[in-house]
Amino acid sequence: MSWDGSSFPEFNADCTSLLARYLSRQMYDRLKDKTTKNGYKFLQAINSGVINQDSQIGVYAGDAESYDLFSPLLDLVIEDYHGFSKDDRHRSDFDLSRLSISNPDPDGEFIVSTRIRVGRNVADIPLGAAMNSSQRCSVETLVANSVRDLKGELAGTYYPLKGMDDGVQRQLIKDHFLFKDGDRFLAAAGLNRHWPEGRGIFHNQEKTFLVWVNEEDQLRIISMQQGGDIQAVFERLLTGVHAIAETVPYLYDRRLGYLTSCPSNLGTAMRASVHIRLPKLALDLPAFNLVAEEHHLQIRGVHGEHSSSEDGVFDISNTRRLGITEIDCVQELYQGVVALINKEKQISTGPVDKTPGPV
Ligand code: ADP
Ligand code: DAR
Repeated sequence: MSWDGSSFPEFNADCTSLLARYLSRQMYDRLKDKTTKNGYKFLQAINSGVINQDSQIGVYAGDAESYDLFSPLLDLVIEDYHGFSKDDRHRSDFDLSRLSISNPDPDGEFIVSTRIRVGRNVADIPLGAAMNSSQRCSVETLVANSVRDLKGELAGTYYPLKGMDDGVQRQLIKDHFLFKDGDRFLAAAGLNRHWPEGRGIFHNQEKTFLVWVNEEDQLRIISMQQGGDIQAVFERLLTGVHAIAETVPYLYDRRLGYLTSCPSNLGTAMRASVHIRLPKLALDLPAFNLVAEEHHLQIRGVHGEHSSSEDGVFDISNTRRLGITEIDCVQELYQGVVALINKEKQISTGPVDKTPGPV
């Protein structure tokens, strides 16, 4: 679909994005000529959701000011997605002493791997959709210099995407370490401009600690490993996040927490996930979705968003990121995974809904 921004966008009847749900004609007329001090236009903010009618959210911020100037729309999107009202205030908590979890699958019967990531952006410059090429390369240099100083288990190497061997890039993506390129949602949001310039990946020797540079956010800081030791993954992540913070100032808002390109990632900007094998629940869609909803879990495919499950393996993660703390996010994933494993064990081999799995 194409749209020149000159008129109120039409949404398909089956479009379920939060943009389509909340962008009234009156709101469009009120916001359509708004532009932030960085030159980021409201029409740019909604372009991805208009062009991609299968969007879940459909709107992106281009800078901190976007969350204020476009708040008539963004506050409704944020409240719907996170259950976070404009009078709420986000609170961060990295205190591991408040975490009470153990490996929910010590025998490795269900959980293939665990990954916890946070999005971060650099203070005092625009976000990816509004920054210029020079700012993007400055972010790359800042982060590359920061991760070069990482020590011990986190020590590793930064690899710019520009000039990366195609085979190496494809293998890193296949092995779930590197972001895909050519994402149409990001492209329509202006986040893929000048690709691959300024983009890259840092990883340690074991590929258990990684940093994506200038994909959807300026940093995606990632800890991951095989199996279900969620606590170990979280502890490694916190070590890396705090180490990088010593030289990279993170963009943080007193109300919304860590600011991100997509409003779905605000607050903690954390997605804690397991790749988990649930062959019986894969064939019992109602039971699967019921447990996921009860525990605020999102079900994705094994290659990230908009991908499918494979061999009964799903990407299960916390849905809520804003208005709960980092400790809450990890605790919520842990409790949800315990419930899913218990349900998988309980399901009889009797007649079940043969509808294919949820993704
Ligand atoms: P994000 O987590 O940044 O929102 P995606 O959902 O697109 O990004 O996932 C990015 C990559 O991370 C994908 O290749 C996905 O398969 C991989 N991934 C996510 N969770 C896990 C996990 N628990 N174990 C292994 N790989 C994972
Ligand atoms: N694909 C966009 C964003 C959804 C949330 N995921 C992010 N931000 N990676 C959509 O609106 O569907």
